[in-house]
Amino acid sequence: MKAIITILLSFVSISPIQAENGYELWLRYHRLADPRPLAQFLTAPAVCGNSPVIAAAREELTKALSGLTGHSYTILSTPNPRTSFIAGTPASSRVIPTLVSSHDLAAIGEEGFIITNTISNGRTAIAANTDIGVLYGIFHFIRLLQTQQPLQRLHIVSTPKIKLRLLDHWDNLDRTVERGYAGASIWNWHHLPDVLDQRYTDYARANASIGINGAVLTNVNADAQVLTRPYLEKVKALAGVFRPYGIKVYLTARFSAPVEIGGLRTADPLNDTVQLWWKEKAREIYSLVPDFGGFLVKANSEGQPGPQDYSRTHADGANMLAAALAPFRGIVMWRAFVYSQQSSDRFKQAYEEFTPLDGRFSPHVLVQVKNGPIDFQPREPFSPLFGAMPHTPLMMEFQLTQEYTGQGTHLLFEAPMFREVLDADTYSKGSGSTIARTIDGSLDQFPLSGMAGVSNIGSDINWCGHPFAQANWYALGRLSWDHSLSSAQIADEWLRQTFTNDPAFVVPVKKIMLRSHDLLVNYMTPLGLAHIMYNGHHYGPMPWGNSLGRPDWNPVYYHRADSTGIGFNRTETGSNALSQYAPELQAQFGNLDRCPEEYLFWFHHVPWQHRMRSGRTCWEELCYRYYAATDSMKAVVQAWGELGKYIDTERYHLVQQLLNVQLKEAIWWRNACLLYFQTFSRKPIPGVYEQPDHPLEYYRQLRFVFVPGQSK
Ligand code: GCW
Repeated sequence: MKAIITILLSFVSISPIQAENGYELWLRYHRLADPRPLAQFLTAPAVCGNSPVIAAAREELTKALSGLTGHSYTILSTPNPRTSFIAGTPASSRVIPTLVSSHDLAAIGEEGFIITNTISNGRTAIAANTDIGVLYGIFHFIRLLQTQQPLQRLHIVSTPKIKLRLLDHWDNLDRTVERGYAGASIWNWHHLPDVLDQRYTDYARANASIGINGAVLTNVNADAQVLTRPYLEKVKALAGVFRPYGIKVYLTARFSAPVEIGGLRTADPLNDTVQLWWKEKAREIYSLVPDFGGFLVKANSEGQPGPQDYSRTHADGANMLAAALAPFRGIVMWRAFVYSQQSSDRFKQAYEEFTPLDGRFSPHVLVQVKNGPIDFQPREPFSPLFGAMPHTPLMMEFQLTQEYTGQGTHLLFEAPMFREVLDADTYSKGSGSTIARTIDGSLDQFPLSGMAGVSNIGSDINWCGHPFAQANWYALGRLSWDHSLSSAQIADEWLRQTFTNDPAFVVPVKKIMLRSHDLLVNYMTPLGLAHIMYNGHHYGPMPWGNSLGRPDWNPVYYHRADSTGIGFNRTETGSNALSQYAPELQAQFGNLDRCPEEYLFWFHHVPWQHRMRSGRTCWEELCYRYYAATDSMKAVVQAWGELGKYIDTERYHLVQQLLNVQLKEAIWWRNACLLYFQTFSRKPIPGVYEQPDHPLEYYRQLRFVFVPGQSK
């Protein structure tokens, strides 16, 4: 009877019919099709040590091995003679130094790990210098098991390339999430500190599994309340849950907090009383959270208070906060997303404000720069600040949440978009000065380095709303640990861990993921268009938008379409934003014939009749891009249609429905944009294409009031 039940159970666990809600993320430990080859590597497994981190590692390994093999495992705390798997540090186990080379141990630093079985035949060791390194190693080993990698002759030496690997939550204290499309904030401030939702632990597990080591809990449009005692007690409770997983908490600091909650008259960073107030606040925070990470600050941007309110500079403000945190080894991440001073071109403003301050920030400050000069558009050239501040560590801010890229309903795998930026050459120190090398500190020898992703997590059961949005959280973690990973590798791992190892599913879906960025760019903003979405909520196309007070909030400011052509002239004869790049890039981007077509309208006002590389005119190319992308989107829907038998029905159907929404919205973007741009080009949409089913007026009168994630 027992045998029959076991057979039935194992059948159920691999049956594609079983519904799954996606809560497990990529930490999905379902029984492998054939776990037998694993057994020899997992005899009497031992994880040495007794810290809370090691306890977490042991618990994870137990869960993973039992789930993946279908047998129950007990993890030992010291090896026995039969042990074929051992994890630990030289301090926690005398065996470890005999199983790994001291050279490797010296190379991996504080967070790295070694996985090897080449030194002692038959025994697999996970070794690190710290317990957190052991935890990272164990998560990596679990990934190898989940994705069915060969375990013979393993020799992996892995150490993170970037120090601060963070999620920035734009979560408000009332549990709304700015630009959040996955439900309410996962931080239940009302229940904290007394109720510790299991989600907090699962969040920490997921982050640790991909190397994320910090979370900024609150929105950069900050509320000073979070710095008051009752909230700090709640923060302490979260920090306690995260600590065993190596995750530090950070908060956003509202610059006017000394006035708003401190009762002071000023928040002037050069005022002694203000400085003292922040010092005491820092002391209070560290008394509750001894490993508190530090502050993230948005200042003098979009209405946030900042040092310029007192005629001080960003450096004055950042250094004042850094001085308060430095005794406790906390850091300040000061955002460069500013465009308050009117300039001839919003593109140029962050550079204009920040480059004069290069070298004036304290060593405990990083300047956090969005990947592009404007604002997380589907495709932007990289921000010219990268490479232009050699005396200041710059960290990368990517946006996981899809504010401008389909919000909650479009399948977009962001790794290719991140890679495009990381691989871009700034030429700051000659050719090969990539952004990856700029932000990992290696180019300018900075001890501090960082990469952050604006979180896409909410309280939806599957965390991120769209099942495929989880892949962007995953990608951020993996790339911040190792920015040399290819998008294909990341997609492959994630798919296998999250869905199945079956190549009949993995191969076509990987293709869909890898093409998704180009596809989305082409049905929304091809050829370097940008910022042509609706005001406010940013959902859907509104290239005609021209009603807001500030010119640089209006789509027409960005595309500049007129009867002669389309695009923003940023060359010498225009705003000359191009001068902010290295001469090599100026020469390339500045030349209409050499400029990559992906960036064309970012830098040139292109005549409608201009011959593109394809031989088509600019107008024909615009039509072609929109139509080719919507056609490809149809092909994606069709391809997904074939895949139902490989995965569970619940996630399959959700994705299927979302893909249909995406297709509908892609066609909406195409029709609205082409009909509008046609009013300038005065050319027909070529007859080979299916013509828009509504006139422009129809698209112009569409209104959406209750779109999720709107800023207050
Ligand atoms: O992209 C814009 C968003 C704002 C956001 C701002 C920022 C948090 O529309 O909602 O505010 O960027 O990054 O500060």
